[in-house]
Amino acid sequence: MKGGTNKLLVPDWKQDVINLVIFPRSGCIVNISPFAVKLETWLRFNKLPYRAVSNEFTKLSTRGQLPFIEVNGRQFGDSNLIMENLIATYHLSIDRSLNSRERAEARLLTILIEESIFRVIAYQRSLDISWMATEKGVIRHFTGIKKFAFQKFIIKKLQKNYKNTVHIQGIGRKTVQEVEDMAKQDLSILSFYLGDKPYFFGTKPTSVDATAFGQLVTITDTPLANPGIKSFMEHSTPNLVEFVHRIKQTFWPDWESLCSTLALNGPEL
Ligand SMILES: N[C@@H](CCC(=O)N[C@@H](CS)C(=O)NCC(=O)O)C(=O)O
Repeated sequence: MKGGTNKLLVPDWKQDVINLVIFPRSGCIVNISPFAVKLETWLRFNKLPYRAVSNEFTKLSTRGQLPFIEVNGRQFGDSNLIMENLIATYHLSIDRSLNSRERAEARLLTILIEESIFRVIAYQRSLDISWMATEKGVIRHFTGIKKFAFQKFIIKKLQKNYKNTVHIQGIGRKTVQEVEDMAKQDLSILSFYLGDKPYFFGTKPTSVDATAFGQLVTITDTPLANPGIKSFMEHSTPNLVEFVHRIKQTFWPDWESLCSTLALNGPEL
């Protein structure tokens, strides 16, 4: 792999095993970060050997974000750059069948999903993030004083971070109704584009499917401050809900067990 830095969380790495650094599992979704869900799904699409590693809620990449990977002694951050890098390094066939027009569309869809739909999710979290401090979230990782601190202080700090981020980005200055309308528009476009195809570009998953899954499963499976977005998705864009089920069934047979046990990896690893 090209680039990367030497600062490692897993110093005893094994050749060609991808250490995927993510937040600890949560009770209602395999990761509270939609980008972590995306990247782990993408690794599964490509059957790449990986090991999920907890960031223990503290460690971030040298870019200051999650997810990141460590492979063969180097760290790489940013899900889209990681995917590009892995495609080039391992000569992966994913996305190879896309023609120039589809590649352009994949880029447009990625921007819609990550620059608009993700902002809608961040906005919801800026209004109410209390679920993260419950069984649906990550509270089972804490006991005693740490549990108290998480429920009382850290969750407030997390919400404040979201508030600051969405304010600076701009969506935080919109009303709840304006953001709901924006979400409905975006979901309708995605739904229209997916149509009755199993995946965005046909019968085989491509990178954009992992990108869409990461954000859409966050809408279907985690509590949102405005429940109107979830019910719009259920009633008006059912093909997106089916898409989420399809990816879970095909690539995440262990979804329920990871969420109930909070294990990072299945027993085979
Ligand atoms: N462009 C990045 C976005 C990742 C991202 O926004 N990660 C969030 C978690 S969902 C994060 O690390 N936030 C920590 C922070 O900004 O301090 C990617 O695709 O990996």
